Amino acid sequence: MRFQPVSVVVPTYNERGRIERLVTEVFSALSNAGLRGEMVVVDDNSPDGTGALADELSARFALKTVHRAGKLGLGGAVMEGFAVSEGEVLAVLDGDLSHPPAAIPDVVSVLYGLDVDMVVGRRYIPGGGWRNWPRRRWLMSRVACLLARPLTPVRDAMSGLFVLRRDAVEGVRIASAGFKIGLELQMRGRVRSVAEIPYTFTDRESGRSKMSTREGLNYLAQLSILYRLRLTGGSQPPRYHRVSPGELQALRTEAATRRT
Ligand SMILES: Nc1nc2c(ncn2[C@@H]2O[C@H](COP(=O)(O)OP(=O)(O)O)[C@@H](O)[C@H]2O)c(=O)[nH]1
Ligand SMILES: [Mg+2]
Repeated sequence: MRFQPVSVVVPTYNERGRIERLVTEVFSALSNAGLRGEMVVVDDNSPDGTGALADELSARFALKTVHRAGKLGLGGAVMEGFAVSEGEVLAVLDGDLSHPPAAIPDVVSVLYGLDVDMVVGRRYIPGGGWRNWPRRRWLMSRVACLLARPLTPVRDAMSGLFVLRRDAVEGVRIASAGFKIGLELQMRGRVRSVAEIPYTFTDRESGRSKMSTREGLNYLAQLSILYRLRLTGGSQPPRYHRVSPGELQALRTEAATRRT
């Protein structure tokens, strides 16, 4: 089976210091793995000029930039990125280099190798991990994941690194503009099966996090909507597969032979 083109969607707000390295690393990860693809940066009129720099980078890379009027939220930015993207496979990652671009070929290999609808990067698993992450943030993330456990078999439901097939999200509308778009897409999209793979998250080395008390409250509001959705039968839990480091290695090898 031939791999379909991948669109890598990245929401940005004040990531000027990191965007060039990210774009370069994403394209080298795609080409090293023999994948065709494009990148879509969705910028919310960042005061530091991230959007203008992304426009400049379009001269060198297959990169589109969506400029929104102001800071309208991460989740909505991802949905707008999907709307202008052209790939059959949609990957999402943060713009601050927390998610290693080398993980993109991995999530794509698993999507095809296991024939699932969505693949999520998971930190809390053998073979995965986190670096330089303040303990308070780690704890917040763990509590937030626990609150989502009745909704999903996915353990790292807060993960901003995931990939899905375009047909899983075609026509889907989300209720929250906030941070946890992956969880909502999993529940509202045509996602019948999900796999989680290990990866290592590295907290941003520069720039500031946009996580805030307000985003925490947005998440609670989003949860109440998603609990209601599940309780009224509007969303079924997907089949779940946890990929071990050994299985990931086997799927990488299989994908590499399929591409040659
Ligand atoms: N377009 C857009 N991107 C955002 C917004 N809020 C956060 N981001 C981006 O979403 C990603 C994750 O945000 P970050 O501040 O790193 O959150 P943290 O990793 O939870 O601390 C980064 O690429 C941010 O630039 C927003 O309102 N709009
Ligand atoms: Mg971050």
